[in-house]
Amino acid sequence: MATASPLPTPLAHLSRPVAEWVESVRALTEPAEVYWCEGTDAEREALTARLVRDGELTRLDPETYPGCHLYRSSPSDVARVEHLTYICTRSQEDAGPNNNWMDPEAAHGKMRELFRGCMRGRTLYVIPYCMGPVSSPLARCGVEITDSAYVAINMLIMTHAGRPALERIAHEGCFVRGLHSTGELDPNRRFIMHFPEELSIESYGSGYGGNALLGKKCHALRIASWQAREEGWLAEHMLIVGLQNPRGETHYIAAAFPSACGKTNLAMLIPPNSMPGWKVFTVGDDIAWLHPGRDGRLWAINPEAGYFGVVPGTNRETNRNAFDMIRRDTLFTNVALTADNQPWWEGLPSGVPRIDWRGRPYDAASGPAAHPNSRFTVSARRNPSYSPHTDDPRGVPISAIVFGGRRREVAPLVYEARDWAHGVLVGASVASETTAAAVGQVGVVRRDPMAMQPFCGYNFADYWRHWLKVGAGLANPPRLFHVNWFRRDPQGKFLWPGFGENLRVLAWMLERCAGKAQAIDRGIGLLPRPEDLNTAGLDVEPEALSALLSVDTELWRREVTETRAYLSQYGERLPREMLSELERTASGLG
Ligand code: GTP
Ligand code: SPV
Ligand code: MN
Repeated sequence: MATASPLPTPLAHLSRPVAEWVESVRALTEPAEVYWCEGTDAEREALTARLVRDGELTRLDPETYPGCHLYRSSPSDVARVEHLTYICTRSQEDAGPNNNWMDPEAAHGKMRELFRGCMRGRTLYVIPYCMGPVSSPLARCGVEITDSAYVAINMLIMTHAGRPALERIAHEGCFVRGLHSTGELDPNRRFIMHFPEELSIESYGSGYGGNALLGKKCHALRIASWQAREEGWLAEHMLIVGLQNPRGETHYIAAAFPSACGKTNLAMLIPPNSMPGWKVFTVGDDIAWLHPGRDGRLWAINPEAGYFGVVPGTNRETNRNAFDMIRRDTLFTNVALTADNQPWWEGLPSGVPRIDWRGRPYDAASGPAAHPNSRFTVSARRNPSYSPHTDDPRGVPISAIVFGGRRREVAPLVYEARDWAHGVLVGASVASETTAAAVGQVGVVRRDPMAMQPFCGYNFADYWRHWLKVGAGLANPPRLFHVNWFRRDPQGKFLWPGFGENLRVLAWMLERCAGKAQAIDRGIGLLPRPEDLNTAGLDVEPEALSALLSVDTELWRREVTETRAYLSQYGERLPREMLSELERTASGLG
C-alpha cells in the first residue's frame, strides 16, 4: 500500500522565536496577508509572474534573454544612501567617527512611527535566510521581513533562503532580525538603522540594493563585522577568487575594492590568450567572511548565493563570463530597453536604446540610457567560472589579501606590504574616487579603509585593532597587497588595460607568496620592476609600464600627511602600531 507523503510542516511552526517576532511585526505594520518563503524555484517563478501581472516587472525578449526581467525602481531610489544609514549602539564612541550614530531608543521610536500601519493592503513576506552554505559552521542566519516582492525575489536569489535556513534557525535559536518596508519611497522618510548589540536591522523608505536586501551589506557586513570582532574573525567587502596556474596548483586571493571598483570583474576574470594554462574560479564577488583556521591560515566563505552586479561596462571584451551569465534567468534593475525588448546599457557594442531606465523615450540629452548604478541579480551558479569549492563548508584557504582603490594618480599598479601590521596600515589608508553605487557626488577622492567606510558596523579604530590581533594570531597569514587598475595619463586615458590583464599582477603576487618573485622596497612597500611581471603579449608601452610602477615621492609625502590627519580623528583609540608603521613609511620616503 502506498503511503501518502506527509504534508510539510507550515514554516511558521518551525521556530517559535521567529513566529513571535513575525506576529509582533504584523500587529505593528497591519499587512493584508503574511507569506512565508519556502525558497523553491517554483515559488520564485510564481512571485515573478505576479509582479509581471501587476506591471512591476517587464519580461525581456524570451529568444535572446530567456527567463530575464526588467525592474525600474523609483528614480529617487537608485543607490545606497550612506547619509541615511546609522549604527545605533548605546555608546556613540562604539560607532566611531566613521559612522552616523543614533541612540537606539530614539532610533527604535522613530522607526516604530514609520512602520506603524505601513503594510496596509500589502503582503508581508517572511524570508528566512542563511549567509553561507547552510551546512557550514562559519555561516550565520537571519530573517528578513519585507513588503516588497521585488526585494523578496532578490533575497531568494542572493541568499540561501527558505526552509533549510529556517530549520537551522530553529536548531540554533539565533538569527539576525531585519525589518524592511518600502514605505512611500520618500527620500525624506528613509532610514537604514542597525542595532549590532541586538543583532537587528530596520530599513524604511527604499526598495533598492544595499538599502533593502538586508542580508547583504546590512547583515553580512555591518552586523557581521560586529559579531566577527566578538568571535575572532573578519567580515569584509571582498571578492574571493581561485587561480590555477599552468602547473595545476590553485591558490585563493581575497580582494577589497570600494563599490563599483572592480570586484565582480576580478572575481570572474578571463585569462588573456597570452597566458595559456591559467584558470580562474569564482568563489565570491562582494563579501568574504574570513576565519582563522586550526592550521594557522585564514579560511574564507562567500556568505552570498548570487551576484548583484554593476551592468554598465559589461560586454564580451571586458568580461565574457559575466556577459554570458546574464543572458538567462537574470533580474535587471534600471537598464534601458531596445525596440525589440532587449536590455541595453552603456558599453554594449551594438543595439540602440529606445526606452531609458526611467521608462521614457530615450533622449541622449537627458543622460545615460541605463542608470550608471543599474544592476543584475543572478544566481552564482549561472557563472561559467563558478568554483565548486564555494559550497565547501570549511571555505577556501587565502594566500593573499589585496586592497585597492580607483585613483587616477598616486597609487602605483601594485605594491606589497612589508608585513601584516604594515598591511593593516595600507588597507586603512585606501582612498578612492566615489562612484554611482552610493547617492552623492561621483569622482571625488575619499578615504575608504579596507573598502569598508560605508559598511563597518563599529569604530574603525577598534576594527584596525581587531585586524592587527587576527593577523598576530595566524601562524601562516596571507600576504597583503595594494593595487590600482585606474591610473590615468595626463589626457585622462587609463594607463593599464585592466580586466583579464589584471591576472599578470595576481600571478606576481602568487609568485611572491611562493617566495619566487623579486620586489624592491620603495618606501611605501615592495614593488615589482617591469621585468618581474609577465608581460608577454601585453599591449602596454614601456613608458606607461614604468609610470605604473613608479612612486612619486613628492605626492607620497603629501599622501602620508593626509593619512596622518585622517587617522588622528580616531584619537586615543587608534592602535599605536598604525602610527609607527606610518612613520616608518615616512622615513622610507626620505
Ligand atoms: P559593487 O558591486 O558596487 O561592490 O562593485 P564591484 O567592485 O564589484 O565593481 P565591478 O566589477 O562591477 O566594476 C565596476 C565598474 O568598473 C564597471 O563599469 C567595470 O566595467 C569597471 N572595471 C572593472 N574592472 C576594471 C579594470 O580592471 N579596469 C577598468 N578600467 N575598469 C574596470
Ligand atoms: C555596493 O554598493 O558595494 C554594492 C551594491 O555591492 S549594494 O548592494 O547596493 O550595496
Ligand atoms: Mn559591493
